[in-house]
Amino acid sequence: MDKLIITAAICGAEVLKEHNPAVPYTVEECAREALSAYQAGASIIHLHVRYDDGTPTQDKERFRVVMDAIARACPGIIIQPSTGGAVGMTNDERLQPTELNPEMATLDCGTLNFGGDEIFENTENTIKYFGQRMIERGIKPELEVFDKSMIEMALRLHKKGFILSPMHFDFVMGVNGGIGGSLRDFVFLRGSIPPDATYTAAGLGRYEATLAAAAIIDGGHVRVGFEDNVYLSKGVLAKSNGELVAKVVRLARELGRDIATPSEARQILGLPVRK
Ligand code: KMH
Ligand code: ZN
Repeated sequence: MDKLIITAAICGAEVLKEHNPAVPYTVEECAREALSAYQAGASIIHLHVRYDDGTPTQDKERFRVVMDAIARACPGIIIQPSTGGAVGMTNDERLQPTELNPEMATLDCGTLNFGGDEIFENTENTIKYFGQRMIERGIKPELEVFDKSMIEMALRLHKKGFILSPMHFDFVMGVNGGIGGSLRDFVFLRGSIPPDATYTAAGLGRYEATLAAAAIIDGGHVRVGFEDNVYLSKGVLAKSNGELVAKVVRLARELGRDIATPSEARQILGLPVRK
């Protein structure tokens, strides 16, 4: 079984300091949170950026500054910017961080209700446009699927050449509007991807730890972090993203799974070697 890749989704676009005061907004706070995750065992940082007041942005220059600060604090770590951004942003606004040629970026594979009255819109043409951009720039997409139908979409666009093999999925489970976070739902998604594909499980809220355990046992990979969950255990706020990563590391150790370094994660994911 491959070593376990742990991704830390340190910030998100929606979670606020009101939910957990350790949620990072500033450049320094993002570097601090990335470092805590890196030191605990994360090899990938899934990154959204915010202005200092917490407003989400996809501004390329803000990404550049935050990515540089994280790269300095966490040598060798894989930085995976979001191209999902926040609900309501335009496609070109969302795609800005791809202009920085990151090794990876997220590619959201369908439209869904996103809590309350919001709709996170990803039409087929949007997904093709994003997929083509990532191929042109040698960026490996993490295929974010919030429901089974989004796996079908990814497979269809893979056949049409907009997504390359081997595919890497992120099962984002438990979003209000998407698939649930039960073991049955996990098995359903996991059984629906091609044999040569890899995946990461990201459970929201209380599903974070249970789905981490399932993925560890199954040979998948795990995402945790404030974007998905701000609690270390019931009613106890995590003091840092590092605490959430450390919890996964403990689970993995108990279950006999070793943790991948960033360079091992690159090999497992087949990230393109760059000069
Ligand atoms: N903030 C959500 C609307 C991604 O990073 O690609 C979208 C999201 C997905 O977080
Ligand atoms: Zn995200």
